[in-house]
Amino acid sequence: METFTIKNKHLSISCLNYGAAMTSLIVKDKLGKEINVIYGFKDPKDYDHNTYYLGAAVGRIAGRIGGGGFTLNEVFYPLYNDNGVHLHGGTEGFSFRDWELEEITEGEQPEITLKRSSENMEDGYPGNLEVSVTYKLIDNKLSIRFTAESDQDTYVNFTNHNYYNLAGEGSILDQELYMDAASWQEKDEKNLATGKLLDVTNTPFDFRSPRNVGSHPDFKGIDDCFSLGDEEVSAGLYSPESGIEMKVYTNQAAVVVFTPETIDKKEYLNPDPGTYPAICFETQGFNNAPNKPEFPSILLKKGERYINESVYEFNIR
Ligand code: FUC
Repeated sequence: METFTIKNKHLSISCLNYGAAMTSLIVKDKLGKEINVIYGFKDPKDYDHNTYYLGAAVGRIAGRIGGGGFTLNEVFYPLYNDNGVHLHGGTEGFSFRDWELEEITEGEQPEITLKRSSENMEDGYPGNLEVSVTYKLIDNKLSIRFTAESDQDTYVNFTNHNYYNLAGEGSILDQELYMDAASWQEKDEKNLATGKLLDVTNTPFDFRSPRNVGSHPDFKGIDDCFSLGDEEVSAGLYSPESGIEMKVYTNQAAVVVFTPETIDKKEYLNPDPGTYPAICFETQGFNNAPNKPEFPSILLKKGERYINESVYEFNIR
């Protein structure tokens, strides 16, 4: 596995060619100390098919697809599934394959672009798909930008799977979360989106006014897909301990927020993770959209260009 690093005055990131996984994202805290605000394995070998998709680029379709696959232009495309659930693009997907370095630049706005060509019917999906992901540092902002083009109509929904902790250690339960989301996707017993949206009002999922992740008495963790509103900032996280605040901007319709109680018991670059060590902001289209026409479509038409861009801005407060 190869590691690439870029940095500017404010930020520094490293990523692997394997899964285009981001392995570190370094930000200065209120005292000027460098904090790695995402979890990354110490040993790159641990990225091999890791169950949490640590830092990975996820696709072709991030999230869960039910019904054994999807129908597109009257053809049914079966997808690999485990008990009826196709997760994160299949057993290999884009997360567990090598990407190729297209470009790496230095300077005040350095960037890394990795790309992958996915053949027609790879993992069961139609269309030869050309995909790139660019990680770019613009002052105190990290932009993550996926592009894709296909020679046939197809469905795509990429995302990044970083595990954020703005103190670099401890629990995220007492970090402050904001989400511009008035509703989230109802799920069935297999965690598949049913097609319904639920109102966050008076639920543990109402983060329209910032409050600590774990502050609601009924908090039992989050692994849900939220429908984003029209505010400029889609989500935010703040650690009073480090003083680091992150704001998330995206052109995507939804964000899957995931707060696992534990992550793999491995060695990380950061101190050993305890309970609720991190939070993911998987900006993307709606889960199960190909099978639920009530949600915004994730169709990518032949010859059109898919652009999924999210920006993570870091400030001290
Ligand atoms: C998120 C969750 C899943 C899964 C995965 C590693 O996208 O929605 O439940 O555990 O990450």
